Amino acid sequence: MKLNYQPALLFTALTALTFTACKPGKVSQATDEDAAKKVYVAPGKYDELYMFASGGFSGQVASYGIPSGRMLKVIPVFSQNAENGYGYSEETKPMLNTSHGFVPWDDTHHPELSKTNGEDDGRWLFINANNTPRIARLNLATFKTDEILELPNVGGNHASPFCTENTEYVVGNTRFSIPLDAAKNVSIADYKKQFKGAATFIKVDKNSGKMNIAFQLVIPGFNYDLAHAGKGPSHDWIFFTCYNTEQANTLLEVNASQRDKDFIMAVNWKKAEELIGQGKGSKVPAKYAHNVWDEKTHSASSTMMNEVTMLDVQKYPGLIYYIPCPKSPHGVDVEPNGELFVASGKLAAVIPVFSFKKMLKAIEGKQYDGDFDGIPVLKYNAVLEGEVEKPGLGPLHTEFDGQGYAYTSMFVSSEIVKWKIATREIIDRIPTYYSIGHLSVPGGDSRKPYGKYVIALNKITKDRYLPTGPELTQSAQLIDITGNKMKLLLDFPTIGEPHYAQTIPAEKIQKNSVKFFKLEENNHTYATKAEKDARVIRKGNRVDIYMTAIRSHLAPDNIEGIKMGDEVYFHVTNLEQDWDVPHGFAVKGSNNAELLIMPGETATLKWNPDRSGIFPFYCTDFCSALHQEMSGYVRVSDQGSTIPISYKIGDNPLAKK
Ligand code: RUQ
Ligand code: CUA
Repeated sequence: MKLNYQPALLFTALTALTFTACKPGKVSQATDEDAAKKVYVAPGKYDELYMFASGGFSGQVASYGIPSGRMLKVIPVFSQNAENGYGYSEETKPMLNTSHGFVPWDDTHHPELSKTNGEDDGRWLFINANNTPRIARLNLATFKTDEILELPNVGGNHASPFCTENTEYVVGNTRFSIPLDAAKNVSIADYKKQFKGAATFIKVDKNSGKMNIAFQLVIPGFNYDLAHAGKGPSHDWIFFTCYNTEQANTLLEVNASQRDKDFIMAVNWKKAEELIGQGKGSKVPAKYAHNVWDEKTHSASSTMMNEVTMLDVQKYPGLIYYIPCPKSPHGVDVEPNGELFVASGKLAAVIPVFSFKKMLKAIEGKQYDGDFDGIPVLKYNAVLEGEVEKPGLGPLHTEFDGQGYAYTSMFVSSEIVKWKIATREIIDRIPTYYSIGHLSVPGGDSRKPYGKYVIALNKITKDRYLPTGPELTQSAQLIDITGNKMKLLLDFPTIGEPHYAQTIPAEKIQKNSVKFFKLEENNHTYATKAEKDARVIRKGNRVDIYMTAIRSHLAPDNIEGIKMGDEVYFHVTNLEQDWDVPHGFAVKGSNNAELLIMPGETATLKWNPDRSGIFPFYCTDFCSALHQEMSGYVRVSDQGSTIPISYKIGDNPLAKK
């Protein structure tokens, strides 16, 4: 095959050009007093919005107050989190179980708020794990990860997760096509024949939010990059971007940039649902983990699933269509009315705007430009509404403000471009520092954008902050979009790479926020609901310590009779019934460092003492004036010791059960 290095060269040249164009140095775009007022949230006052940003390679989600940019909380999802014991405590470990075993660190990209009638409803936030493909559902009442579902047959779950208009489904699609599980062990050179995509449709229960894989569509082996579901008139459809329609399996940088156009894949999910309903899918063996958190037992369980329903799209005409799209498209975004959709080609010189109406017409009139593996390719011009010309370099993502304007991020020229949807004329552009990836307008991918701001989620910060060695902070920038001209208000650091963020008015979340867990509803197997029931039970070499925590003591606080070779479980119940009174727990030498236990909750730390002696334990969260007194001792004796189990606190006799 003849290698054509041009696209790569062009891209490198453009990148180089950018860094000369916006060279680090003092930037004239200084924020003024007016900007300061707009982001100032006085002490004790609340922010107007919550922003949920992906932590990228941190595997977590972080929430920030907007407009202040103050970080409120890191919500652990796909990585262990030392701040609160997620992935360390016995209760949370199953959340990180996969068909590959325990995976304690992954890469997240795209937070997606659940939708009702196309609007962000503030109930759940979905986010993808790229590397070991999974989708998580976070509960926005508790700011906890409630569920994680692994996706079989998928490599690099990047086109994920995206909700349909009423969260009927959340979808995830494969970035790195692979042979389906059934075919698995084939030569990489057989890519074109054996590698496939699997677009996964996950049914979301209306009330509980519980996820289950409804079906997977077997689709040609491309790289599926991103997606967005239709809304209003386009409700039944979902759009995916595809790159590497060349189906290269090596040196993609060059080989996947050969064709002038790749595709948008339009999927009629309603039709797919019907076909599945008619029993057209086939059940295929597949191994994947389904992990669910239960807030009554304060524990997670992991179930290994073993089959999935697949539907081969080539057998069902009318299910999917390809729309040619300028070179290597990244984001595909649907405007609030659901009529137009915009694709951003990383290497394209224009931003194409497609019309849903025209798409239906082109399908009806069979205006095809041939087919790909039997799937009709619609004529570009038949679906095109128009192109945004000379938008900038390296368009990635577009969001909308609900006032008729679109905002597109330009990675290479490092800017946000504002354009008018109706005429596609460019209204304004503002530099970002530097190399913006995604951008987020509050509600910007919903039917009713809240508008007011656009937040730039940047890839590089260079000189924007005090240096911190070779690794610099990641960063977002808040931009005011209320006027005709965009105005930079604030830079603020983020945790990890903020790939994408979604931003929602605070009132939609604030009112549902849980303050503490009711002790009487705690159904944890090892819950201890009153101090008098605290106890230590030996069964063989397993020792269960039923411990309670309340300001300012742990009960029991003197424990003896533990022996080398024992497996010790500290089940600590926080008896507090008040907002913001967590207790912590740590015991010397435990490699599972510590726990953080919310009021009303029970959490378990497993400990294998590695030597005999006296081990102090204590509360790690400064909870009261006598927090430093909240401690105790456990005595570990040699293996053959005959010292019986005993435990106490002060002179209080504790339960003997
Ligand atoms: S992708 S820019 Cu997952 Cu756009 Cu990050
Ligand atoms: Cu409990 Cu400090």
